Amino acid sequence: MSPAELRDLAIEIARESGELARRRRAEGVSLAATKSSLADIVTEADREVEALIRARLAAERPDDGFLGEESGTGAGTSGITWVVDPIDGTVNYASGIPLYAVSIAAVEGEDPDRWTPLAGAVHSPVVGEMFSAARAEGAFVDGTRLRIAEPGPAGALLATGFGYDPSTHVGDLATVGRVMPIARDLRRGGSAATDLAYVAAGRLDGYFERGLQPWDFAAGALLVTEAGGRFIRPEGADVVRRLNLAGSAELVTELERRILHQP
Ligand code: LIP
Repeated sequence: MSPAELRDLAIEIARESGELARRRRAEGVSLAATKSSLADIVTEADREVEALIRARLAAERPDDGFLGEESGTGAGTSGITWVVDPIDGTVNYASGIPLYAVSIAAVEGEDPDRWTPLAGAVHSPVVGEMFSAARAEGAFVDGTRLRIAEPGPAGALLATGFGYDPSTHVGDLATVGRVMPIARDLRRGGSAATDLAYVAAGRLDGYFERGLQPWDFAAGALLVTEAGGRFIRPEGADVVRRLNLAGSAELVTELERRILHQP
């Protein structure tokens, strides 16, 4: 299957599973459990939506591997792995904030530092937008080609996020302090996949966040690079909450300098 065909499959399954997520939201959300902290919740819908995505992929692509936020890994023989976040922005979802997304990516390889992203879809069921990309085919939102933006004279419109461990918040706020001098303003949307899609669409100029999981950024990173931007994780794998940066090449270099190399 070509990257474009993998993208089309990701779009089809993201649309179907997004509809399920939206329906379950309307019916009322039930909390299934908490994970790394009280703030790190998983709903019944997260699990049900991932099970649907996994079953559809297994039927269409039985030899592919799987890595999902809720159900973990499944080995494959094809060399392709599907990396899935069924509801990115779960706290938004559970709180009735419509900014959440289904994120599905196909990559070659298993290690996020070495894999090759082939295709991805980020679907916002309530907003009704489908962001998609295939390797060397560009990035789109509902058929419109995407292009990243360069910050204007007022500065960069940036987005960021905070982890579920309260002890990391002071450090993350200090990071915000380091980049605000070049910022026009800051957004905290609550969904990394949506933030990255908005960078690809030129709605945001840049994004920075520590501690993302592979399923949070797999599809969004490809959207950014296929829209002419850069997505980097400049620190080594030994760093616990690694920094993720996205934006134009120039802005990413400046964010990295300010966050990691400024005294
Ligand atoms: C969320 C990310 C968000 C981050 C949250 C969480 P989840 O993913 O999309 O950017 O700030 O801490 O990781 O848990 O909703 O899939």
